[in-house]
Amino acid sequence: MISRIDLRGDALPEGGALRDLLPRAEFDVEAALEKVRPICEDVHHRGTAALIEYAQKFDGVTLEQVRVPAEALKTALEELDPAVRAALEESIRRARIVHREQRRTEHTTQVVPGGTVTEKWVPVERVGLYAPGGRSVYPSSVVMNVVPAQEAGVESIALASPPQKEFGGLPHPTILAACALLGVDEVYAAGGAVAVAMFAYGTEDCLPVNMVTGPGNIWVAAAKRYFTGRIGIDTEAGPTEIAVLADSTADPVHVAADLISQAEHDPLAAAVLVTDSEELAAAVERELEPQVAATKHVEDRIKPALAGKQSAIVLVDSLEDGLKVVDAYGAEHLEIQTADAAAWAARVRNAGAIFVGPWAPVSLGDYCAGSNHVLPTGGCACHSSGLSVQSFLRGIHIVDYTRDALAEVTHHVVTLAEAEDLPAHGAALKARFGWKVPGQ
Ligand code: HSO
Ligand code: ZN
Repeated sequence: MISRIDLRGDALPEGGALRDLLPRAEFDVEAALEKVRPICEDVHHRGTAALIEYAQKFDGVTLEQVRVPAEALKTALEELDPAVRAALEESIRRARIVHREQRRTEHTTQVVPGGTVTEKWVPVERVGLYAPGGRSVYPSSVVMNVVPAQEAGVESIALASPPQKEFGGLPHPTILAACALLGVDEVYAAGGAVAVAMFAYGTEDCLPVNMVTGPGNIWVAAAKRYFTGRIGIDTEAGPTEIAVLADSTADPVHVAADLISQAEHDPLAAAVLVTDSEELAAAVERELEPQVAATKHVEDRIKPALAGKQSAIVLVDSLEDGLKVVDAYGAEHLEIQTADAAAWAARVRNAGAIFVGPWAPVSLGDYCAGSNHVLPTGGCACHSSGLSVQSFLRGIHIVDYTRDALAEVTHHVVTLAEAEDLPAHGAALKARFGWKVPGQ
């Protein structure tokens, strides 16, 4: 069901060469971009009329309006299963307490007497959040996008999710209920690249946004790439990944269950076990069979995900080598199921989020740990972080110098400007001192 990659014996290759040996899903955003471009431009030119046409074409619904009426949000919350409501409320509460502590405070550095640089943090003014529909109706992702934006102080938050035929063209009711619980009242029935284009360009109904965040399929990722530069994005989310670094002390029942848990998302989802224990590898392989057979989405997602080239059990000589492997892989989610798990976790450089020891499975983080579940995929964890309050803030430097403070440094500025053959740069300072450079 899951293949093996045996890296035992020889010394591990370094960096990129090691990364090339590791499994990864094919996710060709560039190819999708070709298809997405005309759709985005159509939304640009025809606005709401294009949105309504695409809802018919892609979602099979006849929309009268794209904006979800306030009444529908209210009804969705009233009709939400009380147990789901309680669970969402707990998820929101925990996410809030973690994200609230990510707020940044303004800081002033005195560089020289009379010369200061203050860094102030300003939230993005308006953001568009995307919540997928179809196979992945995740109210939890609404929580994970909205909470950091709100805690950052974003004033205007809009959310889009695909119209659902079953629900009369509205987004899924649990998505609407989550919006109502979070106090988001600007919601649109729009899916995929169409929704991203609506946010980026704006339409008659929806003002353009400064930034789009949220998970989605390849079309959403392609649309984000198309608009990068015009608007801000979080990351181009690829298929979900779990890597588990485990030794012989790990419980194979837990390891198998955790690998399956993320394979459940998508036939392209990746589940990777990295271990120095042949016994554990064999036990997990044995354990996968009955557990997979007992799960709901066996044939359409879990089996193809585990059997796909993106998933594997990677055997290494030692946990030291295992650490190199998980760093080269840079998983979206990394579980450490070893003796002394916290010490190994502290040494990991590249992962979207790290789950330490037997009592912190990825599913906890997906819903109720307080951490964010919008995380970098496809190896992007080596340069990017998951969604946080910081994602919605911009740090702006405020430079404030007195005459004396400027005078003191003018000769250095003039020298550097001349070294770069930019004399007008230096002249801007010289002009302030009667063209005589102080200190020269
Ligand atoms: N594991 C997914 C998030 C999610 N899980 C939503 C359940 N619902 C990507 O981090
Ligand atoms: Zn998940």
